[in-house]
Amino acid sequence: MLIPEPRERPFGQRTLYLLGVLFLAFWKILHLPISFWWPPVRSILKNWTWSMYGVVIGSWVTRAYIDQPCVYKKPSDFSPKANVDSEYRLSAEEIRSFHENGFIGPFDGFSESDVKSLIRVLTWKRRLPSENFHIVTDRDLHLESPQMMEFMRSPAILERAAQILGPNLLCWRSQLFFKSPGGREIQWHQASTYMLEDYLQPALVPPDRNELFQLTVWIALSPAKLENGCLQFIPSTHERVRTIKFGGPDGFYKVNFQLEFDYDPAKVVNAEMKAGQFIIFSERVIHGSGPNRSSEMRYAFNYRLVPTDVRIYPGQSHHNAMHMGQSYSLENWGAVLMRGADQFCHNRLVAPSRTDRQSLAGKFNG
Ligand SMILES: O=C(O)CCC(=O)C(=O)O
Ligand SMILES: [Fe+2]
Repeated sequence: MLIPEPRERPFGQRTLYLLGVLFLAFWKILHLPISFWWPPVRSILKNWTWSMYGVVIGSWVTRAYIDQPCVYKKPSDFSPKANVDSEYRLSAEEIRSFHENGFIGPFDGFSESDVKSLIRVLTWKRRLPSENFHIVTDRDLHLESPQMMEFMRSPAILERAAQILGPNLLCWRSQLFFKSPGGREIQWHQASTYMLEDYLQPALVPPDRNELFQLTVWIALSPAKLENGCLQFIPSTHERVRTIKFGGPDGFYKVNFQLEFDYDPAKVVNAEMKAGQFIIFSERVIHGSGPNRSSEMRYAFNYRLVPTDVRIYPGQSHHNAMHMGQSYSLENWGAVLMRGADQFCHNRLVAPSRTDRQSLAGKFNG
């Protein structure tokens, strides 16, 4: 993936934004009430740290943090955080390499016939309005697809994730990544509390942002190769959240910006995978994927795990995925306990559907 040079916004426009941000910074300094503000402004007043204001103001609105800054606290010892069967045990060296690089894998997970059958189910599910959100979406179909859930509950995945993240795990989100022939790249990105998505409101609130508090599991349902846009990582870049430079071509859905880091093509790791393999990574490591230059769909999905002490969408009735232009009502949403027990009870838990309520017959012709 190449890095295009971002274009700056006009000076006058930036100056207006600058005045707005300065105004909000003073509002915050003076501890004035924030409840009547429009939600995105309220979010800035409530959730932006001083270094976030500092970068926007100091760069005259050419740069910003799009996630709450944090610095990765590497554990001092690499012993597993959960006891698991020997079949899935990670060595201290493997756990160290995860913390060093920000990702681990690929591992074998599923058979050819399993992935083919899941692709069939998900292909029609994603074309119908979701039972939970009542919109057509690639998000959180695990809540309504027992087959997808069965993949996600695989001990090959959870027992490994538990050794890195801890024994008690919640799934808070999943997403299909079906990349059609000609499908675009997903630009280099990283995330920590997922603040960018919802008008700068964090989706996750962990006890300590600097600790590892989230893992993404990415499962290839068809071969993922450089040619069809496999995942790509820049190892060891999870140590801190970077700033972005505004402008540039549309990259991550509808948001125009480029992540700021020293791009060295020699450091890129192409995570080529066979169908049925999976990889586990910290969303904080810089990653992305290239365009699909092949004639076949690249089928994959991911899901995201947190320990039970993380608060998910706290106090929110809706999640606005602004980069996707979609608003998700959280009325029927809940986290799913994937492993262990939830001693914290911070989040609403749901039992995912055990049957496919939407049947192929009658609902979808095509
Ligand atoms: O599937 C892709 O191309 C990108 C996936 C990704 O960014 C993620 O799983 O966090
Ligand atoms: Fe990602």
